[in-house]
Amino acid sequence: MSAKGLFITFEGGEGAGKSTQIRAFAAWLEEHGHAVTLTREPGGTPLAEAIRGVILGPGGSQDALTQTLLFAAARRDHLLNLIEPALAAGRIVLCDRFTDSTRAYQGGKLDHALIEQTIRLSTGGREPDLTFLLDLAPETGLKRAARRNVAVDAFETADLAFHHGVRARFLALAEANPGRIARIDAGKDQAAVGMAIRAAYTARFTDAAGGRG
Ligand code: Z5A
Repeated sequence: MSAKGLFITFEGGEGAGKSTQIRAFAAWLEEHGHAVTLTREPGGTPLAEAIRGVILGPGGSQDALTQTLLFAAARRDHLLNLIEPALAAGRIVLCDRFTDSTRAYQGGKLDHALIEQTIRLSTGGREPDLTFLLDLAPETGLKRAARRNVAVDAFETADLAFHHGVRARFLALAEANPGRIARIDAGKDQAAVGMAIRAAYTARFTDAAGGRG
């Protein structure tokens, strides 16, 4: 393992399979000798998990700027106390959602410059080394999410047009950042999606299977 870690994020719409795939990818990396830190946003530290409860719970605000500032506060704590220390220790950090989620979800309601300003404030410019965008039609993703037997959060109750907007913004981000964001067809079965993720990773870090760094 090199002294410098690797920061990889998983992004996508509701029910795209991020949680499923991030766990499988973490296991694959560990099998290949890597030290992996698996985390998520909003969340990852006690403070950020508490903010997650506020944002996604019934008392959460409907105001996009309030939401964005809460995501930013959670992200700063998460970066300072979990992500940056793990990267400094040479670990591979896998994070379920990060800044692209703010761009895709809050970007529908707030000005682009304001979104980027809050992101810069919270991250100091830290972006992932690689992002997997699990791309899926919202109709399919929402059906998959509904099959999971868990509580529905505020974002899941948004209408279909909102979720189409989220997908369009994710796809625009992938087009604008081809070196960082790998679009993965999440409509395939779980094994095929996992294979596409590993292939995209290996293509960028060619000595991956033999132990990077
Ligand atoms: N949010 C934001 O607005 N701004 C921000 O900056 C950030 C977040 C960081 C967090 O919700 C919400 O916060 C999110 C955006 C917002 N809201 N939305 N929408 P979350 O973390 O609780 O929820 P999520 O990120 O959307 O995850 P999810 O709904 O749990 O989906 P997922 O992780 O992508 O999917 P999954 O749990 O792996 O799979 C869903 C189901 O499909 C499950 O039963 C699987 O077994 C099944 N599955 C998975 N893969 C497949 C395939 N390939 N075929 C068939 N079935 C599959």
